[in-house]
Amino acid sequence: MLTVYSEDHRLQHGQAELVDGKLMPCFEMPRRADMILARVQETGLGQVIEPRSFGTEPILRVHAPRFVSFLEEAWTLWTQTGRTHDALPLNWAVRDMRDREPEVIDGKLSHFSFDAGTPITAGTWKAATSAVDVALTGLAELTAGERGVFSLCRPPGHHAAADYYGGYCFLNNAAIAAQAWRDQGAPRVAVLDVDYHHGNGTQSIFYDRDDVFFASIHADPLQEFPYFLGYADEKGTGAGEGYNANFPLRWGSGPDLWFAALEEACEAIDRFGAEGLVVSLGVDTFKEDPISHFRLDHDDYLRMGGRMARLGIPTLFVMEGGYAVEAIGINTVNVLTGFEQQG
Ligand code: SS9
Ligand code: ZN
Repeated sequence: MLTVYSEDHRLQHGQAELVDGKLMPCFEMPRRADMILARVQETGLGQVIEPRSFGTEPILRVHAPRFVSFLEEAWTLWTQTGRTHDALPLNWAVRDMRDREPEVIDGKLSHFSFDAGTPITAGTWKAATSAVDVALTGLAELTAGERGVFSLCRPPGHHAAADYYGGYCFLNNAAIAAQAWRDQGAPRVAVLDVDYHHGNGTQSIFYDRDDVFFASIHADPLQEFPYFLGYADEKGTGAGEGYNANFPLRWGSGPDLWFAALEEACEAIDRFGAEGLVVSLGVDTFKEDPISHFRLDHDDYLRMGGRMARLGIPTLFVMEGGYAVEAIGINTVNVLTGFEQQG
């Protein structure tokens, strides 16, 4: 299987995120991608290619222009106020508060985000747009005839919605690829999100649409980030009703429950009749993940890839989360190998 990878991911290297009431080193670090690339090479998965540049047009098919401009300018505005360390927001609008974009950068950070775990740094814009190019280059290789392609995106994307960032995500790589696939003529595209966390951004982007089906298996929002989306009764709205499927699982869930959910998700994707599949591939479902509470083991990832392959449609794997850095390469490449081994 082809892998698309860019060194630009290094430009996103936040110092700290707010965890347990303390500023802690970021879990989402450059070494994650290094470990995955090393495993791709060590296992001989296939050729590794660099992304081509697609510009901002495909990004603007998914994200709001004001949000994209904000991301592009945020670091400059932040440093203009004399600060050189990472930019983090500190408060948010809830319930009856106003949905207006403030003039000052601290207010804009709050307006366009939903957590304090996602630092904007000098290189964030470049890293995030390169990750989009990695996803879109993967899509181009796929539509040129590959059966499966791995886009080794970093930073991840599935928590980013049309006009807000958070959960280590700025631009929604998977959603931008799914939309580009539609724009290139695929009538129906499915996004299957197997990251431990609910793909709230992707769900939000496609919630009112019947041309992109979204399925997500994740920790129950009653227990886990992002807390405010990902319940089983979220089935889509308007034309999109019936085109969103959530499979929340309780903390401590292991392979039995997880694969039962995968089976249901795959059957729903089959019924939908997708011509293409985008997999939001997070491996933070691993039993030793430092911020998660599922119990999948190395071999489960082989099985996961095998089940995805049996859907029998062109598949773009887009990297999302996974924070057990020593195991992230093994688990990620196991999914891809499991996919390839399934005839
Ligand atoms: C953990 C805090 C969770 C956000 C996690 C985002 C994962 C993206 N105590 N912070 S895949
Ligand atoms: Zn995650």
